[in-house]
Amino acid sequence: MSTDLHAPDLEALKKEAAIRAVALVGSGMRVGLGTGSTAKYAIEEIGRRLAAGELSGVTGVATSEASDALARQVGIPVEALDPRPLDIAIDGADEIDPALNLIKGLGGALLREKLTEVQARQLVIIADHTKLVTRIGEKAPLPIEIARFGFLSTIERLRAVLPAGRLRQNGAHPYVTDNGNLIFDAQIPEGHDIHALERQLKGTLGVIDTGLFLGMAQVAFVAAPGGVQELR
Ligand code: ABF
Repeated sequence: MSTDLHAPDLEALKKEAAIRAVALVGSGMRVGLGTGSTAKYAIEEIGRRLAAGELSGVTGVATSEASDALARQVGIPVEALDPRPLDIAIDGADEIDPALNLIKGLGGALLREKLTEVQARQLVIIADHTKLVTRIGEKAPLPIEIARFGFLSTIERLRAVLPAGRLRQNGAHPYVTDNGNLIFDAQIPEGHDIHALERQLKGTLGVIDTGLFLGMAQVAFVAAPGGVQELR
């Protein structure tokens, strides 16, 4: 197997984007901690800045069990989500369109992410350039979290809206979220109004939430080999 020495190192790009976002975190802030391989770099960077004495009094609200564990490991005190607003939330995404609408949830944490990030004064998205799309649904499937009970009936209702899709698997078994639910990953065909689609999916019996994060993000730091772009 040959290695392309010029291939951009996606991990380095993700880390660069994360470091740019964490520069917005100040002492005393309550921070929503995202999930996934890019958000992981942000959690580590917050931990590093706390340990270096660059920050103090920061608390985190984690969007998954994995991020909760990582945050504690790097020395970020973690609190449960309560009705107080968060100063900032920093998270990755699976797709980002020019209006900063997002698909999230390929990491399986969409419900806790949406519950947390809707309370953030500022949602900051971090990603490498491969996540940019001109149309939501262009590359990634849309994860839809559904109740376990009666899931086959829910999937039938969902297929009437989005015919192409499949129940996410974890080996031989259905993938189960931190909330004990299942995920249906559906393709969004061209021509869908994503706002109408979100309303329709949220109105479908058995659907708990979707990975459409519309109008929620204020800024995205998107890293490409030429540098980090700040999109607003
Ligand atoms: C989370 O992590 C999810 O909403 C999204 O599915 C995923 C992106 O992961 P990665 O940064 O690993 O591509 O933010």
